[in-house]
Amino acid sequence: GKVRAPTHIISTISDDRGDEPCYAGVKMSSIIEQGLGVGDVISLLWFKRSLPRYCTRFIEMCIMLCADHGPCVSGAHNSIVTARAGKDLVSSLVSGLLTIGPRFGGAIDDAARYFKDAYDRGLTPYEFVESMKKKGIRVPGIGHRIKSRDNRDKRVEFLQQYARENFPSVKYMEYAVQVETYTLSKANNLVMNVDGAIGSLFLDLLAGSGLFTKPEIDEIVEIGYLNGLFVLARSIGLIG
Ligand code: Q5B
Repeated sequence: GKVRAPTHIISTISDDRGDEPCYAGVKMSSIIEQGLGVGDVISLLWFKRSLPRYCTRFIEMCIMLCADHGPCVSGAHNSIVTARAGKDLVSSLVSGLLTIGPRFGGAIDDAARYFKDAYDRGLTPYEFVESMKKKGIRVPGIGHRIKSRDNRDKRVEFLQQYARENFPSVKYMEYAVQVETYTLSKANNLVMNVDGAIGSLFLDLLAGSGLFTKPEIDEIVEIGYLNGLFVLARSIGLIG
């Protein structure tokens, strides 16, 4: 029969040269037989390793909790307008996805970068927030249009509670909570948002699991993987 043209690209995450595709060396049949889930598949394809169940469950919770947030947010608005203009599914989806950025859903990587840098350098929340203000940068992961001190984001609470009960350490998240306490002293809506919760907790997942070296953690935070969680999650709602 036909054979594939030789590839110009070597993939280090998946391989279909055998009788079935492998994700990071793990056969698809083994993934199914072990009853693994989408969190495990993300671990293999994004991080090239199997992660323990408490980590893959956390990834799955992020996907579930960010799947949608109503029609008023930028992404849903664009997707709905595009679909009503008669465009196809892919066009409607990407028109929504393209709004994901620093002010909407795409602040996870920056939240992880800034919280990590500030915590690792030993900055107090006051020093961190005021240094950001001097630079004219909004603290990523802080602030929400409708959530506030008196109307907390349930998604943030679920993720924090899960991590407190299951992660070996939540030092980055606790630092982000201290930052939130300080920002809330400035304005009622400067709460930790879902991007800030995922960004800080992913730092705890990476540092606490013992499965990533320090250079690997620095690389993951530097090159920017984590917004992918929001992109993947929100695609579910945008397609719906
Ligand atoms: N101020 C989120 O802004 C928002 C400040 C701040 C210091 C801050 C804003 C922001 C950082 C980026 C971020 C992810 C744009 C958000 C998400 C997913 C979502 C969305 C959904 C979903 C809201 C009024 C005054 C100004 C600002 C100051 C605001 N934020 N200062 N650090 N972080 N955050 N993005 O309410 O003196 O008047 O000039 O950029 O984390 O996207 O559900 O909607 O699931 O879909 O429009 O949850 O916080 O307020 O921009 O008018 O600012 O507060 O400097 O001060 P707002 P603005 P001043 S989660």
